[in-house]
Amino acid sequence: MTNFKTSRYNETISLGDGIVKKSLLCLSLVAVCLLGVVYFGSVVKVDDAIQLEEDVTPDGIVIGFSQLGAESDWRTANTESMKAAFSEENGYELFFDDGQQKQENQIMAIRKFILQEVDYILLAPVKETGWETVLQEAKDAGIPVIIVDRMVDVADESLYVSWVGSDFELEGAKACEWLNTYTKVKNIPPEEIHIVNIQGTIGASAQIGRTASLETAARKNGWNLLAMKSGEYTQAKAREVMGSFLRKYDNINVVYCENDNEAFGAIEAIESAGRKVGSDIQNGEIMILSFDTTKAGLTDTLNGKIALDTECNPLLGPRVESMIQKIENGETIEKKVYVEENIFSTDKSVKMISIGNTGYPVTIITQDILDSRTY
Ligand code: GYE
Repeated sequence: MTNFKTSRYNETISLGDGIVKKSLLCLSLVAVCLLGVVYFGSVVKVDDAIQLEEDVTPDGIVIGFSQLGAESDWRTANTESMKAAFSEENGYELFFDDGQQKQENQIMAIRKFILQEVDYILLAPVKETGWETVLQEAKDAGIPVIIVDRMVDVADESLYVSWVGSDFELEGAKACEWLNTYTKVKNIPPEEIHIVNIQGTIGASAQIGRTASLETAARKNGWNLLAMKSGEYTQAKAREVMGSFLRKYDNINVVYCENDNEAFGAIEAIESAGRKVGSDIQNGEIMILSFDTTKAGLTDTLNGKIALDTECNPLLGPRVESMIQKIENGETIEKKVYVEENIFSTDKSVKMISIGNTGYPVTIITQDILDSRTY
C-alpha cells in the first residue's frame, strides 16, 4: 500500500494496493507488464488525489499558529485565547503547533504550514533573531504572517504583515519607576538597594525589554544590580537561580523577576532559606517585583508577597482575529499594535508613577479584581 499525503488537509489517501503476487511460475515478461499496470494505476490515482484535493473547499479560513511553548501561566492563557478566537464556530480551521521552546521546531512548523497552503501563518517567536529565511519562504508562497506576543528582529519588515503584543521596555520602566518612587517615599537611599534579576528566556523580546529597563534604571538611580541570570520563564529554573543568588549574596533586598512563574520560584527559594518576602526591605524583607499579573501572580500581590505586579496581557486572540477580518475585508491594518496594561500592588504608598509625560496610576489589588481575572 502506498500512501500520499494531500498537502492542505493532511488526509492520507491510499494510492492502490499494488499487490502483485509473485509466483515462481510467472514469466519475467508478465512481471514487467504487471509492474507497468501497477505503475500506471498509481499515476492515475495520484492525479485523482490531486483532483480530490482541489475539489475540497476549506471549512473556513485556514490558520497555522506556531506557539513557542508552554512554559508559563501566561503562555497557557495566550494559547487558550488564540484557540478560542480561531475556532470552527468563528469560521476558522486552526493548525496549532507547540514549538517546545525551540526555534528549529517553530521553523519546521512554519514550513509545514506553507506546504499545507494555509491562508495565514501566526507566529509567537521564542526569540527575536533568525527568522529571515523561513519568513521569506512564507512570503514567496504568498502567505501573510502575523507576529504575536514577542517580536522578530528582521531587516525587511515586509516579511510580516503586522505584530501585536506588549511594550516590554515600557513594562520594565514602569516596574523600575515604581521602585524608584517607593524608595523615595520610604527614604531608602539608592545605594542601599541590592537587586538581582531573574531574566526570561535570553533573546526573547520580553526579556530584552524588561532587562534593558532595569539596567537603565539601576544606572540612573544608583542601585546596585548584583547579578542577572535567566530563569527561562519557569518556576523550577527560577527557584534554582534564586537559591544560588542567596548563597552568593547576603544583602539582596529586591528581586526583579521577569514573569510570575519566576516570582513563584524565587519566593519558594527565599522562604526555604528562612527569609521573608515583602515590601519592608528596611526590616529584612526581600521585595519581589514581577510581570504578567496572572491570577496566581495577583493572588501573591494581594497577600503582599509580590510587591508590584506589572501587567502583560496574554489575551491576544480576539485582537489577531479582528486583524485577519480586516485583511479579509481589504482594509489596511497597523504594522504594530500595542496592548494597554496596568500595574498592581497592595502597598498604598505609591499612588502614581510617571514616565516621560505620561502618568500611570497604581491599581491597588482587591479580591474583586482577583475574582474577575480569567487567567
Ligand atoms: O511574560 C512570560 C512568558 O513573551 C510576554 O513569555 C511573554 C512572556 C511572559 O513565558 O510569562
